[in-house]
Amino acid sequence: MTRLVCVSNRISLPRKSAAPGGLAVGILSALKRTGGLWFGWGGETIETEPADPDIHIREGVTYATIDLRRAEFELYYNGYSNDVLWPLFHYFSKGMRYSNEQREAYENVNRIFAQKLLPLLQPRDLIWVHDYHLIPLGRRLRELGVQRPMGFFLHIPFPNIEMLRVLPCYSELLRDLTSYDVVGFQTHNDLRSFHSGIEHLFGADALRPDGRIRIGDRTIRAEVFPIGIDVAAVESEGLEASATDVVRRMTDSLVGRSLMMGVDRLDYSKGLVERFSAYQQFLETHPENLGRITYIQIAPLSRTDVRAYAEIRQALEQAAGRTNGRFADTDWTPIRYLNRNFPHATLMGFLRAAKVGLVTPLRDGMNLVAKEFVAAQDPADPGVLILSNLAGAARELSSALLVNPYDVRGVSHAIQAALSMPLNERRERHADMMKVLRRNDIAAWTRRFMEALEQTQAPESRVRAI
Ligand code: ADQ
Repeated sequence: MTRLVCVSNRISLPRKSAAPGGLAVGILSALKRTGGLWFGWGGETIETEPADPDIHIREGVTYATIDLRRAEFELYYNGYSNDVLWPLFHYFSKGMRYSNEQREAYENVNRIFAQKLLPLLQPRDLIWVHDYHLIPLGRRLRELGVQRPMGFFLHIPFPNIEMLRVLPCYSELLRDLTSYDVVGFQTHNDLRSFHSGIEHLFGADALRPDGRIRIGDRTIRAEVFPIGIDVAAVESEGLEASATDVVRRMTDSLVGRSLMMGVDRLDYSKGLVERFSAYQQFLETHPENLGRITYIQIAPLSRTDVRAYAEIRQALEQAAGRTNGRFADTDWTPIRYLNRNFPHATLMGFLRAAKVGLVTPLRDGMNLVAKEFVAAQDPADPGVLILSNLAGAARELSSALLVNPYDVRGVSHAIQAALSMPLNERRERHADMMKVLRRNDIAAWTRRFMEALEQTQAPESRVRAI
């Protein structure tokens, strides 16, 4: 039997109160199918050298967590991962703060991951590495002699070579990706961008007509695996949560007003400042809606140690205050802006109650909230999704109202169109999107990636490890 080994920066042990994000839900669904090992940072920083992993076994899944040195974690995670790679990969090159010290810490943490994972590996493992924090891990494991099939999935966008070239060590990054047997992206755009980098570095001959990449005597599969959601779970969570006190209290407080809802981590890539401006413009240009709509934006703080996140937080507080100060009435608050977390099921209950879902990132790998909003709706009377055409999800959810998130007037018009959309049209759009969500759900995502990884072991496509 082969065993699946997933590696991600952070692993979340199953706790009742925990609300796992998209990446964690995806990994858990893969591991629960096959059993296996999940390796990563456990969430603690220490002052000494990292010790051997802590091991916990729950429901057939082995969790192996390591601690990282505080100073090094700061440079690797807040620094290189989130102040260099995150902005650059989301096409915000102006927000990038590159330093060699951060890059060295990033390399070193990847080396530590490889060293601590190595003793846990077994001869028949399939290794699946997740996301931008761990791009060099494949090369590090190969250097330690690991020859097993290794795959990498990037949850965020991959930039075109002209953007990637802003990174001083872009060629090492591309080479690191070619240490894997399978490299997965969210969309065809991301795959094309990766091809642009491969062509730049290795020449057009590296891109073979069958879609594989050939570098020296190695063959790599680079493909699109759009991440999905557990549709049935979101449907039932949304329905069941509608009857809970917390969701009831929220819907009762609307007193007949239409609910518009946004749910995002507080991150500058999510387009919240532009979204708040669009809502303000909507209230200015459609005054008949004053007092008839409530916009709830849930945006829990994230990466609070990164400077750019403190700036965006301040801008949003000001924007929400401005709109409320200008339009609120004694019995109506136009925006309810909350920086807190809710259990996943409660969020699905809120989304189900919304007439309009506003998902307008300036750039997003996929965006699972857009998919969750659709799946949480009541099919008999569904709400309308307004979705940024710069989110990966827009490729699949083409029956949403697609907008350019920078076009404040366009988003404001879309809010009006969503509020006045006839029931027939809402049902048709919803049914179209549900078909896509069911076809590309989270099980399909894990199955397709694992099949690709398993196929690299077939004799005809066997790749020689370097
Ligand atoms: P994120 O940038 O975190 O993910 P997203 O895809 O929307 O964005 O996933 C967030 C997940 O966390 C959703 O399942 C959502 O319900 C949940 N969540 C958000 N706010 C919450 C809150 N207040 N309380 C509880 N849960 C909350 C990255 C990439 C995305 C990509 C995913 C998965 O940036 O583009 O879709 O990984 O690949």
